[in-house]
Amino acid sequence: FLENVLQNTTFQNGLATVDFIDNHPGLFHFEPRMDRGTKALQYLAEIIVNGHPDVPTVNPTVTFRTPVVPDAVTQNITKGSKDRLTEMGREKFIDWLKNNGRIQYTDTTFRDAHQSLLATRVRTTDMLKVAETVAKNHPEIFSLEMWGGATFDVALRFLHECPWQRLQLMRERIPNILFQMLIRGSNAVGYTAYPDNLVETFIEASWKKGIDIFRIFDSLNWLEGMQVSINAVRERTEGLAEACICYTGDFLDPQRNQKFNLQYYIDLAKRLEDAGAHILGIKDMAGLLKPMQAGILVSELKKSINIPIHLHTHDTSSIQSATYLKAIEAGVDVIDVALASMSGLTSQPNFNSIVAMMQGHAREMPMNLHKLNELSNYWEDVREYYYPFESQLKAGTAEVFDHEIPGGQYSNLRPQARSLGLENQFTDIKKNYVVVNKLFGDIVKVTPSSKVVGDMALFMTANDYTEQDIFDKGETISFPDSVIGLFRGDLGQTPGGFPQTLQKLILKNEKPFTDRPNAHLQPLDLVKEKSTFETKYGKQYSDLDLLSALFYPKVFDEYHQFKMSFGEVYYIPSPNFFYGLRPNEETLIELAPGKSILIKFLHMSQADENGYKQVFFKLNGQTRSIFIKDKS
Ligand code: 3PY
Ligand code: ZN
Repeated sequence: FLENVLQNTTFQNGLATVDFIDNHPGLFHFEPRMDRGTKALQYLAEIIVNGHPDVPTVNPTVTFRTPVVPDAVTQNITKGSKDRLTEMGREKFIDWLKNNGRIQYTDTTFRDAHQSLLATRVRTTDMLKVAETVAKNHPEIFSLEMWGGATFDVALRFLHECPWQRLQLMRERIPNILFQMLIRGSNAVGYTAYPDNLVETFIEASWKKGIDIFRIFDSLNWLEGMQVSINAVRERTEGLAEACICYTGDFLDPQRNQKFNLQYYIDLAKRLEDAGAHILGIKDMAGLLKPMQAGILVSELKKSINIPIHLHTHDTSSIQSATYLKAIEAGVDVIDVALASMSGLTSQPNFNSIVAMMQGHAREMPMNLHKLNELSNYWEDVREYYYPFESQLKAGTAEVFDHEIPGGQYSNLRPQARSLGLENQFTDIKKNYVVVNKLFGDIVKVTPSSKVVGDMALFMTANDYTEQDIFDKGETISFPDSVIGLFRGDLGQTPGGFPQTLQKLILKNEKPFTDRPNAHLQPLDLVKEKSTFETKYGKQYSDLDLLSALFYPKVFDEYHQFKMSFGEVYYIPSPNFFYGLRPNEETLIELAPGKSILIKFLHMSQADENGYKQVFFKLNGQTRSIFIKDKS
C-alpha cells in the first residue's frame, strides 16, 4: 500500500511547505482505485488460473450441494441468555445459572468444532447465512462459542478476513444469545506471552464488540497466567470470566495420578473461585475425562465451590456423551456440544443426539430438535466445501487415553508429520508424545504447551532419539526453540516445576525464570503504536486492526497486502473462494445487504509470451477481462 498525498498527515494538517513535493515524490503516485466488483474478479481470476494455495488437490468431480438455511419459526427474535445477563446483571445471572436446574448448552459449531475438524477454516459467510436462524429458532441456547482460540489467527492468515468484522456481523444478527470466546490467558489469541496491557485492552475491545463469556485458561494450569485476564473481565467489562482447570491424565489410575489427582483439581478450582472467576470451566481438551471420573469430579467440585460449572470435552474416544450424562447427574450446569454434522471425533459431542438423550430427564432443556436437525443439515452441506481440510480420522479411538493429544492438535499432527516427511512414522510420533510428556515431568498439554510437546516428539522421531539419548547426548543437542522457551519459563510454571536435569541440558547456560513471562515485557505505548501503525498503513484501519497487528505483525502485513490486491473477500461464496469457477458457471456475490453482483466465468486465454493469461467474465452482464500471471 502506498500512501498518497491526501492521506499524509503533514499535508492534512496544512503543514506542507514549498519543498513538500520535491521531498515526497512518492506521495503523488496515485494507485488506480479498483471497485469491489473488479477486486472480486481479480480474486476469482487468480484462483481460476493458479488455484488456491491451501487446496492442493482440487477434485474436479466434486460438485457441491446447495446448503438449505432452515426457515425461521418466528418473525421476531425472542429474548435469550444475553438479554437475561443484561437484565439481571452478573451476580443474579450466576445465581440463576446455578439454581435453574435445567442443563444448559453451549454450541461450539462456530469455533471449536471447525477448529478441531476442519483446521479452523470455516469462513464468515457460511456462518452469517444461518446466524439469524439460530437467533430465531434456538433462543434456548446458553452460549455460542464463536471466537478466540485459533480463529483469530486463521481468519487473518488463511481466510484473509478480519476476525473483528466476523464478531460484529454475527452480533448484529444474533443479539439475544451469549457469545463466548476462548482466551489463552497471558497468550490471549496467540502463542506467546504478551504485555499485560495488550491483553487487557484486547479483552475490553472484545467485550465491546460482543463477547460476553471469556473462557480463560493457562496451558500449564498456572493461575498466575490467568489472573490478569480474570481481573480485566471483572474490571473492564460486564461480561463473565470463566476460568478453567485443564483436565489431564486420569485421577482414578494409580499410575497416572501422582500429580493430577482429584485434590489437585479441587484445590485449583477453589483458587480460581478466589481469584474472581464467575464460572468454573473444566476444559477437557483431549477428551480424557471418562464417565466415572466426570461423575466424581463434578460432585466433588460442587461440594467445594459455589460458582457454576461448565464442562468442555472432545469426543475423540467417542464415549463423551456418557461423560456428559454422568456430569449432568452430578450437577454440572453447562455442557459444550456441536451440531450433529459438525460433532464427534476430535470435535465436541453431538448436540442433537444429546438433546434427544435428555428427553424425559429431570434436567431436560426443551429444544426444537426438528429445527436443530435442519441446522445440522445445513452444516452437513457446508462442510463439503472444506473437504481438503478434513482430518483422515475415521472413527473414535481409545488410544487417546494413552497419548493424551488434544483434539485440535491431533488433526494437525499428521499433516505436520507429512510436511516433515515423517508420515510413515506417525505411530512413533504418538509414542514419542508420551515419552516427551514423561520427560517434561507430566505437564498439561493444550495450546501452546501441547505444541511444544508435539515439536519435541517430531524432533525425537526425525532424529531417531530415545529418551536415554536425550540424557546421554543432551549437552550437544540443540533443542527446538519452543522447547527452550518452555524450560526457560516463557509459558509459565508447571506444578512441581520442570525436571532440573533436563532443564540444564536444554537451557545450557541460560537461566530460567519463575515469575510471570509477561512481567518481563514492557507495557505497550498504545498511542505510539497507533502512530507507527498509521505511518505504515495510513488511516484506513481501526484501533481493532491495530490490536490484530500487535498480536500478529507479520500476518497482519500479509493480510493488508492481500487486501490491497483483492479487497474484502469474506463475502465470496466458499465454493468460489476455494475452487474458483468452471467455464460458464455463475455466482451471485452479496457485497453488502441488498447489493449483489452476478459474475459468470466465460473462458481464459493461453498464456502470452510473458506468462499472462486473460480471464474473461461477465459482471452484471458486461464482459470484463483480467490478466493473471500463470505461476505454474
Ligand atoms: C485453543 O487454544 O485454540 C484450544 O482450542 C485449546 O484447546
Ligand atoms: Zn476444545
